[in-house]
Amino acid sequence: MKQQNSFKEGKIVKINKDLYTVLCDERVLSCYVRGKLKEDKLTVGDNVLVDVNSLTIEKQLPRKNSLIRPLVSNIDLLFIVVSTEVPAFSEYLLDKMLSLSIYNKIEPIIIVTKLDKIDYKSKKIILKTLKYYKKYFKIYKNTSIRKIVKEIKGKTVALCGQTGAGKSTLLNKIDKNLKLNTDEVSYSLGRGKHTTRLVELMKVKGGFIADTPGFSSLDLNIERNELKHTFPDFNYVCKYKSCNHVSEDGCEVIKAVKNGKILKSRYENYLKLLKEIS
Ligand SMILES: Nc1nc2c(ncn2[C@@H]2O[C@H](COP(=O)(O)OP(=O)(O)O)[C@@H](O)[C@H]2O)c(=O)[nH]1
Ligand SMILES: [Mg+2]
Ligand SMILES: [Zn+2]
Repeated sequence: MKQQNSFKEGKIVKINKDLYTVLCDERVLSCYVRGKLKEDKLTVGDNVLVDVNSLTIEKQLPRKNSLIRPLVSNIDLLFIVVSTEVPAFSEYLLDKMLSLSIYNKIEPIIIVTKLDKIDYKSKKIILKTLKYYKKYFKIYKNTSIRKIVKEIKGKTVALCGQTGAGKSTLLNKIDKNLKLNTDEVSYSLGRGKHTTRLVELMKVKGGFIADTPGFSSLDLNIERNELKHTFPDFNYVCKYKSCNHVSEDGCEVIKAVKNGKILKSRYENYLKLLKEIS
């Protein structure tokens, strides 16, 4: 009979072939997986029960979510890094990532970069747009490092955003020990290449951060009728409960777009995403 008291809860932070690195009460354990546990089912980010005597993973604990490319589970926060210039501000990418984040039960946090690079006029326009988002989402400038650091504690965080948006630069500011290369082309863009790097969780500021700025290509795996629920600003009661806010009779969302209560670009991006799904 196995002694259950040698079981401890831990988190997989790295997988290298059949060797699993598990963080367990601040201890770093190199573990193998018990035969009956299907190895290919475990991912980085999984919370597991480890037998600390035999150093085997005995059980996978329930998952909150699982993302692909790179494969990682139990993400709590998504830092959506949006640049205001080079690459230009893209409401479409922002809306898409917000939507995916909410669908996967991940809290999105928008982080705006390169506000120092744009002129007063463009800045005014972008800040006005962001003011709308602020009613529904958390937004920080990439200069507000202390506020951003506070969010990380106790959470598992992933970053997303276009290449060049400033993800690595941000991470280096969050933790000076990281020393990530900047201006590096993200591997996730070279989809055809065989350079599939495996994700690793880094212990940063009392939480975990996925070491790769991936997810620029998160699959849009949302159900058509679910998309509307990932837009918190579309929370109106339409004539029909099943209303998808496209052209239905008595649609309060369309009305709200017309009278300026809903940002027009948000609604246009919603329709664009709806098209992408079907
Ligand atoms: N002026 C300015 N440049 C920035 C800012 N954030 C990042 N950069 C620069 O933008 C380039 C791309 O940044 P990087 O962190 O590599 O982007 P990543 O591809 O998202 O990881 C680098 O040359 C950074 O120095 C910012 O807030 N202001
Ligand atoms: Mg980078
Ligand atoms: Zn509607």
